[in-house]
Order: sequence, then C-alpha cells, then structure tokens
Amino acid sequence: TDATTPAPERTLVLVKPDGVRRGLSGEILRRIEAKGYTLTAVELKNATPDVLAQHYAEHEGKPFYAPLVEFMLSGPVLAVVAEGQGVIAGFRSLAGATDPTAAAPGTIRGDLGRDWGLKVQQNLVHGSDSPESAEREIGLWFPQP
Ligand code: RTP
Ligand code: MG
Repeated sequence: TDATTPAPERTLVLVKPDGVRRGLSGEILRRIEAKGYTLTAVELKNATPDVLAQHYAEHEGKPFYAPLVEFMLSGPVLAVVAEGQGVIAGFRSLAGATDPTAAAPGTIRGDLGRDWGLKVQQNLVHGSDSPESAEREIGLWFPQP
C-alpha cells in the first residue's frame, strides 16, 4: 500500500469455547466470508489467564468477570482476523446483541447463542469494538516475534 491507500480495517474475532465445542466454527466463518470480509488469520488456540486478563481488562471487577474467564479457559477458541471496509461495526452487527435471548434472529447470537441456566452468557463470539481495541487484541492473540 502507498500513502494514498489506507490500510484495510481489521477486527479480532474469537469463536468462544461454546462455539468450538458445538461445532459452529465453520458456520460462523461462513457468515463472515458470505458478508464479504476476508479472513487473514485463523488459528485454534488455548487461551491463557494472562492473555484473558489483558483481553478483558475493561471488565475486571464486574460480577461476570470470573465466570467469563473460567468459561474462556474451558476449551480452545478459534482466533480470527477479519478484514474489510467497516468490518469492526459490521462484524458486531453480524454477531448481534450480547445477550443471546435479546439478540435478533438472523444474527449469530440470535440464531445460535444460549444463555439459559448458565453462569455467564455463552454467546459464541467476541468482536473488537473499536480500531484501537482491534489492533490491541490482534497483537495479543497473534503476537509477532
Ligand atoms: P464481546 O466483547 O464478547 O464481543 O461482547 P460484547 O462487547 O457484546 O460484550 P461485553 O460487554 O464486552 O462483555 C464481554 C463478554 O462477557 C460476557 N458477559 N456476560 N451479565 C452477563 O452474564 C454477562 N455480561 C457480559 C459475555 O460473554 C460477553 O460477550
Ligand atoms: Mg466487548
């Protein structure tokens, strides 16, 4: 890219352990690609307490923080970098509202997410919420040597 070509927008998506366990990784990636975004990194990873402490720093001290971290350590996650114009807001729109019961049909969480009887909302996906978060989170999940 030259000085007149802005870098494409990127976001960090995680398919959370519920999504991996339930075999929904392919369905979630399919929706991202069908929308027209490009996958530039996809890797199955085990989260660590250290990475999660940084990833969820904004939520430290909230009542759902400890169950959230425990949930995120309960199995592998699929870490994904998706690229495209407006992908940060666009993916959050594909994901739907945080609460799967409130999330609209047609969205990942509305169609597929669950929250009944669980300690924390198992809402299948994470998506960065700003360009700053996206770059920070991509660096966290895909560290460059
Ligand atoms: P995310 O960060 O996962 O993309 O989702 P978000 O912005 O919609 O939600 P956020 O407020 O950042 O919360 C992060 C994750 O914490 C869990 N959570 N559970 N009351 C609850 O049970 C509750 N509140 C939040 C969810 O897994 C949420 O995605
Ligand atoms: Mg968030």
